[in-house]
Amino acid sequence: MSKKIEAVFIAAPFWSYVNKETGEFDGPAFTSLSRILEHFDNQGCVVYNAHRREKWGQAFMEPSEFTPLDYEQICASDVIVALPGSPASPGTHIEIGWASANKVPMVLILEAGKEYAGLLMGLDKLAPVRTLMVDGDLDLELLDRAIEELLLAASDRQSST
Ligand code: 5HM
Repeated sequence: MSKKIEAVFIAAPFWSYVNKETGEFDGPAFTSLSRILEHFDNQGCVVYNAHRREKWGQAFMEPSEFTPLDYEQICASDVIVALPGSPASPGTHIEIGWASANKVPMVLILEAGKEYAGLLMGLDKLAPVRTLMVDGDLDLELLDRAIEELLLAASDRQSST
C-alpha cells in the first residue's frame, strides 16, 4: 500500500526569476512551478514553498527569517522536490545539501541537455534520492512513482533497524 505524503517541500530557483526592474516573476517558470504546487495541493498535503509564501517576489522575506524557516520545513517534510536550475540556483543547492545531510527523501528534477554539478549526479550514493530527467513538461505520474519508491525504501530501511 502506498504511504500518504503529509508534507512536501518544493525547492526551485527564486531570486534569478524575479525581474529586478518590474518585480515580475518569470512567466514560464511560474506556470511549471504552479503546476507542481497544485499537484500536491490536490493530494491534500502540506506544501511548503517559498515562492508562494513570498508572493512570487512581491513580498520577499529577509534571509534571517527564511533561512531557518526553510531548514525547519525541509526537515519536517516527508519528501523534497528540488529543481536545482541550470544556471544553478545557489539557494536550492544549499537546500539540497540540507536535505541530503538529514536524509530527507528527495526527487531531483533535471532538464535534459542542461549542465549540472557532478555532486548532484552522485547524491543518490549517500542519500535517498531519485533523479528525473525531463524533456518538456514534467510527467506528474512519474514524479508520484518516484516519491512512492523513495518512501517505500525509507520505510524498509526503518523496519530493518
Ligand atoms: O538562490 P535562489 O533564490 O535561487 O534560492 C532559491 C531557494 O532558496 C528556494 O528553494 C527557496 O526555498 C529559498 N529562498 C527563500 O526561501 C530564496 C529566496 C531568495 O533568494 C527567498 N526565500 N527570498
